[in-house]
Amino acid sequence: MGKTVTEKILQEHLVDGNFDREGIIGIKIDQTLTQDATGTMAYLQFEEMGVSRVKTDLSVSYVDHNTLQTDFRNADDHRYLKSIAAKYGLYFSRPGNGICHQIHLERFSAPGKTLLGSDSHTPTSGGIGMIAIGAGGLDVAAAMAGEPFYLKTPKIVKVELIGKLRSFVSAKDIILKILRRIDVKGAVNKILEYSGPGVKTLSVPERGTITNMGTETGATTSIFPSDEVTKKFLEAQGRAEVWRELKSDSDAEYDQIIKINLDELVPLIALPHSPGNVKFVSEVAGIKIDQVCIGSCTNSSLRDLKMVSQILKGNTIDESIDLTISPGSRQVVDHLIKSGEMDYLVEAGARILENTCGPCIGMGQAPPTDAITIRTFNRNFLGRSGTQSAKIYLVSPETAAVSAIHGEITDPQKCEGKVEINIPDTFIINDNLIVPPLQEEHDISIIRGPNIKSLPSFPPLEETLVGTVLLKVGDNITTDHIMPAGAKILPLRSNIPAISEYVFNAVDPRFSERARKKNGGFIVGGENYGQGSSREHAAIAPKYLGIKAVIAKSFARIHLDNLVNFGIVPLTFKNQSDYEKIEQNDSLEIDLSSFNTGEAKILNRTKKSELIAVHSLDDRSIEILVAGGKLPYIRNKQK
Ligand code: MIC
Ligand code: SF4
Repeated sequence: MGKTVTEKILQEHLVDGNFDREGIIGIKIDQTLTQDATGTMAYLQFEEMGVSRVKTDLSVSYVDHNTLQTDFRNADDHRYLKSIAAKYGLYFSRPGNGICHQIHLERFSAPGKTLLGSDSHTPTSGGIGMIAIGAGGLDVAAAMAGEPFYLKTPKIVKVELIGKLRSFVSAKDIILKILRRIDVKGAVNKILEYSGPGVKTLSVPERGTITNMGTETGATTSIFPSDEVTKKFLEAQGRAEVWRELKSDSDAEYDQIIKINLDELVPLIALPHSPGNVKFVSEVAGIKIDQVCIGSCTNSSLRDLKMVSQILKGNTIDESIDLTISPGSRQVVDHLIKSGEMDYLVEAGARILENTCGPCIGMGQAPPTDAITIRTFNRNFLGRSGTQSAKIYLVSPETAAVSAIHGEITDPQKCEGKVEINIPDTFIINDNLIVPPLQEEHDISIIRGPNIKSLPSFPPLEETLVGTVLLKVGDNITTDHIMPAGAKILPLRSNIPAISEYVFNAVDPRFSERARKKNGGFIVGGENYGQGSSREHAAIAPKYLGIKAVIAKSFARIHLDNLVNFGIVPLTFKNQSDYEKIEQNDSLEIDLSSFNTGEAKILNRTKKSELIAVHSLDDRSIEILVAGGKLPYIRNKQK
């Protein structure tokens, strides 16, 4: 039987298990990336692993999320990260260089390699033909220490693209179309592999937009083949030597097929508060808007900003809106300046922000009360903009730019003619904001600021867990609900006691106080609990507050791993209707004596009833849980 691109790469990297599409496999990781919001914690954990230098081929530490530096805390984190990179042999991408995923695609990605990143949008590099997976910081730290990465063997979905996009329809509309079909948990434990004649019509950054936002389907990752278009992109980046061709065999077998005809695609929009709530732009056209934000790792490439610039050229943004633009990388800025296209943006009235995540993660530019904000980003979860009452709509750069001119949601296909953009054959290469690793080990001291607190240690798992249900929530609870980000909370990422005060802040501001009073307890969740970000703080901080288990209808992949890594037991209801049998404030006793067989008995002391919960963890994950988390598990192994 022939092979898919996914199988070819995974098999080349297989170090544990069989690739039978059922069990768990361990793969070798060639490259890692971290960003500052998850990186500090990841390196604090890496430091405990007793390794003198990273064991990957290449590891990069980016600073892009948290660059407001409203006080010493962010700046101290940056200095810590820089000293870690110097000591352990990593590349360090300085603040101002750009968003990790955009830069990784431009400067480090390589077809056929594996990449593990402590950020859920790491799959962006799948656009070049890598297996690029997002994970919790601890898993990335372990990969840097040379450990394999373990994952459920993914099902492989063929996304067959035929035809060619029309004017004013772009890559963002392709991924929105997929989200419209399969929603935010349609690809959990699956890999979306693109193929078909439409692939060659898309440039690498456009492919990156699609693989980036594939994360919102719950997919383990998304991948494109590596073809002539990939080769040209790498040549233009001065990195032709890393190119290799990668395509699926003609008789490769897939678990599922999704067909998309690009000719028929029209501009789409994700309505509040879920990236899966997708409608045609034409259905909501005319809604007045207050803010337009262009950028983020989804839509900040040279192609995207050139398009925006050409649309805005000679126009002025409507007086009712604010328009912000955050370019993806310094390379993009260099080009826009040299080509004069930056002028069109500025002249139209755009506010040009730093090359960072910025408004995407609520680092500034919070919209006004009840505002309608349209963004080219990938997430529109409630409160993520920094304004709880605001409504976020997700669109393509074309829709954003045209709407900015009209002051209302506008279908860009209403524009006459065609907008031409010219992508250069060679990109401006200036890596002076990337500090390369030192060739040899040096005696470098790690600089820790006062806000950098070491990771609290947690005891081994008990056989019976007793406590109260502190919170019962519904479906699709995101890590932004569990552990919010934003300008106020992000600076606390390296201080678990301080950040734990904000757990579930948007759902119940008294949650952490209640958890502390009760000495911890349980959380009950619906479907897809923990979707969204890879932030392990959404597991560590609840653990710190004494959360012992989460019982849900189902879990998002990365969050499930994070719970295990920090010793919180993830259980699912054997009968989904049992969700109704537990209420907030019920007192539970969970018997884990038959946990190894995949079951746990839950005694609801308040309702005087019993029910069975299940899990599908492999033996290794069970051992990690029993040890109290992955760090104690690794330490026990080293003894
Ligand atoms: C996000 O988009 O939510 C983030 C911020 O990039 C996160 C990582 C984090 O929480 O630090 C992600 O997606 O993994
Ligand atoms: Fe940054 Fe937003 Fe991308 Fe997350 S989704 S990496 S916050 S730009």
